[in-house]
Amino acid sequence: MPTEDDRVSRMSRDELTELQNERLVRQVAYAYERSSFYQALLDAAGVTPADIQSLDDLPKLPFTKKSDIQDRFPYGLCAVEPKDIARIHSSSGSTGRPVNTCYTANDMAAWGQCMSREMRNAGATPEDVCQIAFRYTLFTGAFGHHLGAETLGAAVIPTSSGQTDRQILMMQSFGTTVLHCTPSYAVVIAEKMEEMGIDPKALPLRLGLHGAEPMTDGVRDEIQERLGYRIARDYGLTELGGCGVSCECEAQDGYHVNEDHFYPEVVDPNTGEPLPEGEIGELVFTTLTKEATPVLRYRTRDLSSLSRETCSCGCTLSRHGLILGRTDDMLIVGGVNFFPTQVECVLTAYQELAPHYVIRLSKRGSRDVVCVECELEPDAWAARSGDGLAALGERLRKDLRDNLAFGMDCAFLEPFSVERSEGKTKRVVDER
Ligand code: DLL
Repeated sequence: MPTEDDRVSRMSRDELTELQNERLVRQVAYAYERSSFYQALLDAAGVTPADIQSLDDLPKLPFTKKSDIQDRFPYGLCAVEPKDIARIHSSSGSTGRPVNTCYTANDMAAWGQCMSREMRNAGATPEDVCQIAFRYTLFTGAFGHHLGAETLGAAVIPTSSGQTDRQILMMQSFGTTVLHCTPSYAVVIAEKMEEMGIDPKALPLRLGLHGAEPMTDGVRDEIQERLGYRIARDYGLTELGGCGVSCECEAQDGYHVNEDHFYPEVVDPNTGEPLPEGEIGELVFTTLTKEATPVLRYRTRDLSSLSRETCSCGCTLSRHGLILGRTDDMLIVGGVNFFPTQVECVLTAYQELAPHYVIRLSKRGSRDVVCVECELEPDAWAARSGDGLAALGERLRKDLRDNLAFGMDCAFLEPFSVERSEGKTKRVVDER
């Protein structure tokens, strides 16, 4: 029998727009009435809730940004009394000041619905055994995936991250079929299995749900091959309530946005002007159903593009492409801008290289220099020779120059010398 999620996932654009219009009008009026932050924000912009009658009016609303939440710690943009809050999550944020998000009981139910819909679209079913290897902390990853799996009716093993041997023992003993963790931790698990002489392809594992940090197609393919399963990447951010904003389906052709709860726009990061479908810019989201912390036109700083074409899986919800980088993660070296993911795209074409690297930025005199330190695969390390490494370095430097339009150095490191992460990996070291 078709579920409510199937119905939403297959709505015509007109039907969906009608639903979104209705929810947007309600969300804006609600936020204005219940949150002193939104009242002041809209008043300062000379906008009243009555000015927002449909999605076409969205550009009239001012943007919101991370510092709006951080500056108002602990309750941020909250629109309910503390007694009505059912859950609080937080991320430390790159500046160290916490970014909080709150949920009412209804928000929790909506979160569970978004996450279980994502899991279904990704190919999970109530028969699955889901191992949640995100860390259970204030971070939304573990609790969101856990709630999604429970809502779906699957079995949940809340291992958290770390203690990788035990993690693998649980997988073997309970026949885990879906592994939930960051891409970085999936690589750690794959390496540990190889070290323990366990063949992942002999286990019932069939799906990896990985998110919270960038993963290029190259690294995705490598993890799929090593762990013998298909991957669906998911996306979200604490400010919007965490994971559950969007996720890939079995077609692996873009992340389906849970558009009945989060309305997506792409804007020019410099001017804030909305961009047409297909153009790359900054993702901006407006929550449509949030009770505790509604978020209007939130500037995510994440760069991607949007498509409203129906997916080959039949889902009509908008899709965004890969997250290409964050505007605040963009590196500027000698006047050239680039993102760490562009470097990763080049590295993944080399079989000799493991998916572990560090981009080190330093000064040579007054000049900025970049060195990509890449770990060699154990076989390539064992077979290395001075001439071989010199030739590999030459090839890699040329590829990096051709793809990034400026020269950077590279160095090869022995296997397992780059620090492993059980959560999100830090790829850039800036010593300038
Ligand atoms: O990372 C929420 C999450 C948990 C998403 C588990 C998916 C799975 P934050 O810690 O607030 O929340 O970090 C949000 O992480 O703005 C992106 O820059 C980045 N990010 C999240 N998912 C992806 C992804 C969670 N699939 C920030 N690809 C976001 C690339 C991602 N970057």
